[in-house]
Amino acid sequence: MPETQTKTAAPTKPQLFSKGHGACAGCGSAVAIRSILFNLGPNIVVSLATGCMEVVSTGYPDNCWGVPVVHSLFENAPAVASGVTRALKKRGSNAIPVVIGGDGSTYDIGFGALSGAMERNEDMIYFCYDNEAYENTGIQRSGATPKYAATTTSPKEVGGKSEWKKNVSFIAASHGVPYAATASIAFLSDLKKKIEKAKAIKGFRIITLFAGCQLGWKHEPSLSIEVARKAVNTGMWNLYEIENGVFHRTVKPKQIEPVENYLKMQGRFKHLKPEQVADIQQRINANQTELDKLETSAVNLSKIL
Ligand SMILES: Cc1ncc(C[n+]2csc(CCOP(=O)(O)OP(=O)(O)O)c2C)c(N)n1
Ligand code: SF4
Ligand SMILES: [Mg+2]
Repeated sequence: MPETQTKTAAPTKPQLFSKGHGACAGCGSAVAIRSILFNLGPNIVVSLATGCMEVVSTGYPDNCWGVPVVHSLFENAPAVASGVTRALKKRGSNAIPVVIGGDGSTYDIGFGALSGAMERNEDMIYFCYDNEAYENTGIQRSGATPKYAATTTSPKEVGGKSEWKKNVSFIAASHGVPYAATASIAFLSDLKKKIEKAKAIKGFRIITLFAGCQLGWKHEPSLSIEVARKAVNTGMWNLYEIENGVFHRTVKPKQIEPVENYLKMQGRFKHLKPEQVADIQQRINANQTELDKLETSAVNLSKIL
């Protein structure tokens, strides 16, 4: 009698951000939330700021979250998590308080509460899914929008945003937090390592996760991961961590590609003139030089007063 083969299914982790949400096809931000929860595991309590990811996943009676979630505001998500931290401690729970917010929440509207939580070194992990605009309300520019990118609030004479993007990881490091890192939905093993590291640290940890919005960035839904990968390969987005004030690159492309390769993939940059592309390239080149200097120096960013 031939030996029968029994197929054993590979053990699967329960999906903590499940199907059924209303995000657009190819939404990079939904990939971000799914990956964050997958790596954190179920023993967390989330304070979720308003934004696309909240709107698409919590419309009554549907709910995609397999973990406790407090729906917070832009202005108070880290403050709510500070309360959660104390409540969990009082109960003797070892669940991790987590904040999830978009770039509008993190870089701009909720920054006051975020800064306060960082100053107090609250024991929580903060995730910013950075899709570089207020996407949910119609693609308005935020402090995270890159210079020259078209949004619905771009001044006509410029055709895109007039200012450079803020760097929230360095702002966090200057608060003296023990861990600030960047990540990308195109580099999931890098994200996994960073989340594991963050879980093992006490105090305020912040991970800013580059996660696109095909609707606002104007590219094919199937290209979301490719666009995110190109951002790193052209130096538009850099992968690093700042641990106790010490900067370290976690992924560095061997050869930085021309930024044009990234810009031409997206409709939000299609109006750019050659001099604007050159301006971005120059900024990237200077930035790479400074990051390389930091990597090889003994500068401790959290000790700069
Ligand atoms: C104080 C306040 N201002 C404005 C709004 C309206 N609003 C809801 S979602 C949203 C966009 C959020 O942008 P972001 O945090 O980047 O998340 P995204 O929608 O891009 O995922 C805005 C402006 C609000 N809810 N509260
Ligand atoms: S608008 Fe953008 S961020 Fe919102 S669900 Fe669609 S692709 Fe995702
Ligand atoms: Mg956003």
